[in-house]
Amino acid sequence: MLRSSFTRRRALSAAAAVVGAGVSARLSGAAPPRRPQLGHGSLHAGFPEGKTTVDPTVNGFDPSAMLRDFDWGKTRRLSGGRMLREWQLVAYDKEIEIVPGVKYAAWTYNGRVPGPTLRAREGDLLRIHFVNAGSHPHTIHFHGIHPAAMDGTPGVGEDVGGGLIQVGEHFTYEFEARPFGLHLYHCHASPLAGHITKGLYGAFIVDPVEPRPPADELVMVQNAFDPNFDEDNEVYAVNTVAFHFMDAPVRVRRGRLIRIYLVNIVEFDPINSFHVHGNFFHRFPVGTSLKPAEYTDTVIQGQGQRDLLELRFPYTGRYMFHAHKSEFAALGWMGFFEVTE
Ligand SMILES: [Cu+2]
Repeated sequence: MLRSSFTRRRALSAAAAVVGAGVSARLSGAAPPRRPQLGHGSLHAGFPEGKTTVDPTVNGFDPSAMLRDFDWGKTRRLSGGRMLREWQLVAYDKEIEIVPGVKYAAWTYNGRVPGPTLRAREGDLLRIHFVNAGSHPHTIHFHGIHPAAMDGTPGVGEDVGGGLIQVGEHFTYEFEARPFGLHLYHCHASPLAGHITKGLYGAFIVDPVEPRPPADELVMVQNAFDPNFDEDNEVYAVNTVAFHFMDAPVRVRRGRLIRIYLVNIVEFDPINSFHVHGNFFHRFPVGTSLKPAEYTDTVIQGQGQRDLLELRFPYTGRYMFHAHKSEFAALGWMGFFEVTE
């Protein structure tokens, strides 16, 4: 049942018709094609014309800054030497722009989609003070090992004030950071798909006690949006803004170790994927082992799946990265690395 004229099929045909023109034209379908379809080669050339990415001041967050924005919380040593980390996460409704000209009525943690990347070390004690300032009941469900009452699941832990957190209510989740790896947090209110697709999710990183080797670390949360509410996505991205990294390539140094924290939270589609051009990476599934499981150039992820990817670019230049599901790439999930000396 379609409730607006902005459909996945229209978005795709618009994307195909005006590859090489502005992004808003490609996705809104409103502007006439400025060029004929140019084929895959043109995708590698970038999109020099027109306004092609969202001004970060509109959303109050920048997908490029989110790459390297790790929130270690407010810290304090407890007697006995254990580290306590505390955060405040506030759920509230906020309109965001996911591609120039396409607004989305999001539900956010702290006004961002994805929410802040929470980071800790294995064994730390974590306290997450959650306030529901939104328009619907929400929770924070963390992946990791913790008691049932801290699980953020409706109907569980309500005797201690947990479970479903009503509008205007608050709750503090407290648990130990374990195991080490790349985890996830998201709202678990019902209907689950509805609350996730609205934007209530974020990355949660637990470092091993003995840290991983120093690297240029990047958080990439693969997400998607359904602006016409037909339970089919029309816009795909990394860190929310479609095509953002086409116009603002991820700047990295030749030869430097790069560690990508890759999360797939895309709703409605069974799988997503990440492919890098001109290179291979070591894949550490869920980051729970220090030994890579695979050496490859493409990783497939189901919803909720996470991987650490480690790579070095031996040559300078522009290298594309994108979903190897071509349809998702055409709808926004593509970008560039810009490798310099
Ligand atoms: Cu929710």
